[in-house]
Amino acid sequence: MRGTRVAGVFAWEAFDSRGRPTVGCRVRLAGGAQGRAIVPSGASTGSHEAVELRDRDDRFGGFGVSNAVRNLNDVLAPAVVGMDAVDRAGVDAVMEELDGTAGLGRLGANSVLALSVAVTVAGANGLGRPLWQVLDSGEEPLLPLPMVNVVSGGAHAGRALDIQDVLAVPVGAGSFAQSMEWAWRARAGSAELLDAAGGNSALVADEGGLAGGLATNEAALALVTEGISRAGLVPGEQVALAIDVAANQIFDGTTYQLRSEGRALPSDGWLLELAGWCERYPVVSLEDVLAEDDWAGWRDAGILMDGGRQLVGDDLFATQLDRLRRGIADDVANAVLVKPNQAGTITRAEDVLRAAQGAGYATIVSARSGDTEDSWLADLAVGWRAGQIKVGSTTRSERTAKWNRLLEIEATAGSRAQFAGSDALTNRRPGLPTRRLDQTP
Ligand code: 2PG
Ligand code: MG
Repeated sequence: MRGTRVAGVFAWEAFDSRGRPTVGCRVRLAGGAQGRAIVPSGASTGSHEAVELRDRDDRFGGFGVSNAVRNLNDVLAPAVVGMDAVDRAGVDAVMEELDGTAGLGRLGANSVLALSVAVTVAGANGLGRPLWQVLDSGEEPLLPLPMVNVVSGGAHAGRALDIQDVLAVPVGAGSFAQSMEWAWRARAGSAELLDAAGGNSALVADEGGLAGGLATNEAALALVTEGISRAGLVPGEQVALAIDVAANQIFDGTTYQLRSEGRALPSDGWLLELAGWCERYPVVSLEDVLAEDDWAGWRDAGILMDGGRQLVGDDLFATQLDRLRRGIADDVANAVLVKPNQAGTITRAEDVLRAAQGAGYATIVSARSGDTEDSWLADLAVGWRAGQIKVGSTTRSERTAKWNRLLEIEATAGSRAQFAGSDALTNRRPGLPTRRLDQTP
């Protein structure tokens, strides 16, 4: 009998980093190996993502997950016990069939993902290999280029700013470790400037980014650009900027609302505003610039890919294959954020990543704003050769858990480690179209 056969499954109600209940799951294999996972949860969620099951009763203000936990223990576990944990696609298929809904909301995508990840981790442990290695087709680990949160706004920071994140992308770094040191310096330089201007860098948001103390959205871009310089690094050459607008959060159905500035812009006006920012600051990547179903607006967003800039769909694609395919056909973006809990299973998330890579899209594996002490996401980014990863800032343990795992993988591999660096960005990929707002797609 194979030692990687699932012998037992146990789920419990745990907490995520925002202090909300989430699903924890432990899988025990016949040979004695175990796998454990606690799943993340977003705040700026898209309406097309896989559906978390919440209790919506008196406990935890309705955020409890006791029904999802019960479904895992009573429905999913008996079906998976006896299966080979190495066959994660088989396990995921059984769970999808048991749920029977596209969004996995009957049993809960939170319970399904917890078991999907725990089985994958257990399978790797059962084989006695690091998780990234059992996911990888290559021989050497490919460390991703990190996007590191420096300033937070939107739903992650009490809406201190309208845009959600300004991130540092260490485009000139030669290794993952160096990229993290540069991102750390960019954050430290920005924090010093914020404090000098009367802000308070001790106040951090959900993902550990600096929160509050800035008058306008553009001030956040200026702060981080100057923070990079203050740290002795060259903006754009050594460390560039990325922006996650998380535009669902500012779209009222008609216009994009910059409430902190008392302005509202239609989609084309908002795109021109963003294009202006890109002229004034070294922005190499823009995410969710428009709302998830503003497909007509997204066609015009090609203006932002001008010069090969990376244009990322997060809530737009929601790690769903059908939405990614539509985006590729309509040529609305050139990169995709891959969030396992938007997909619902590891298999679905990997399918999206592979389809994107096949279409020449850049791929960024991403944590959620409510995350956990787990580090499996780091192994996925390496094993899938995603090229990029986004897990928040350089503070807060649920963030550093992932950075620490990547540092460990790189240090362990020594000279065998490869670093994706700026080649991972869409703008370094040849042959990608660039358009202007006045050009018909
Ligand atoms: C995002 C994520 C992570 P959330 O929008 O990219 O930063 O946020 O998990 O709240 O959706
Ligand atoms: Mg996003």
